[in-house]
Amino acid sequence: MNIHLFPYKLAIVMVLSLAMLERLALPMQGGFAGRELNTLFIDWEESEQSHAFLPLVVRDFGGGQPTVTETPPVETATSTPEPTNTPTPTQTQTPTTTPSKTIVPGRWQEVGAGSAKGGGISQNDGSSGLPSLAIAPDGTPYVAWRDISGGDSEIYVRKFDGNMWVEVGEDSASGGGISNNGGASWYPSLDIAPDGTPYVAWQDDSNGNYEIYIRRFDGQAWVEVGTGSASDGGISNNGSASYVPSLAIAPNGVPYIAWGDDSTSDAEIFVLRYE
Ligand SMILES: [Ca+2]
Ligand SMILES: [Ca+2]
Ligand SMILES: [Ca+2]
Repeated sequence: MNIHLFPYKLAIVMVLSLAMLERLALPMQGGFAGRELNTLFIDWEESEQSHAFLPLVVRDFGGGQPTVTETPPVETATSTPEPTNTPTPTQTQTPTTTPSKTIVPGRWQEVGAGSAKGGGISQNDGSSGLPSLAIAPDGTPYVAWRDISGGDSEIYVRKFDGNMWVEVGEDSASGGGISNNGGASWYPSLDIAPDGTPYVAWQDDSNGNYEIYIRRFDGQAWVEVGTGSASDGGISNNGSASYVPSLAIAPNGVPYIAWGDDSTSDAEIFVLRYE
C-alpha cells in the first residue's frame, strides 16, 4: 500500500486503473461532495495491471457534485513491433498450354474431336457403313468399314493416333482402300494380333460370287494372308455365296474366320484358321 499527497483545489487529473477508479469513486463522492479541499489523500495498490489500462479521471471537489469524464482505455504496456520485411509477391506464371478437355466420367466421349458428329471419322462424300472396330494391345483403336467413295464398294481403315484418325498405310481410307478391286467389297471384320498387326476380312464378289477375302498390314502395305487370300476365290473359294465374315485372332496369333455360306439350300456356317 502506498500513500500519496496531492494539493489540488479544483480538479484532480489522475491516471488510474479502472479497478482503482471503482474503489475510489464511492467514498470520494460520499465523503467530499460539496466541500472545498486543499488536500486529497488517495490510496491504491501498485500493480502491473494498474498500468496496463489507465483511464483519465477529472474530478471537481470545489463546491458541487463531482463530475467524472473518462476517455477510452489506451493500451500502453506493450508496443507492436513493426514488420521488417514485407514479402514481395512472386511473379505470376501464365500457363503456356491450353488445358485439356475435361472428361466427365460415366459418359460416352468422342474419340478425337468430331468422331461422333458431322463427317465422323470417315469424312468423305461416299456412303460409309458397316464398321468393325478393334483395339490394339497398346490401346490404339482401329476401325474398318465399307465405303463407295472410290466408285465401287471398298474396304477402308483408319486408326486413332491419340489426336486424329489417320490412314493405316497409303490410301487405306480413300480411293480403292485396302480391297482396291472392281468387285463389291462388303462387311469388313477387323481384329488385331497380339503383336499389334491389324487384320481385316470381308466378303467380295470380284470372283463372280461372294468370297471371303482377308489382308493384314505389315507396316508398309496391306498384304494377303496366304497366297490368294484377297483375290479370285479368296479363302472360301467355292461357287456359292460366302458372306459376312467374323474374324478373331487367337492369343498365339492364329487368325480364325467364320462366315455364312450358301453351300446348301438352307445355308451353313463355315470356319477356317490360318497356320
Ligand atoms: Ca461417307
Ligand atoms: Ca471393291
Ligand atoms: Ca463363295
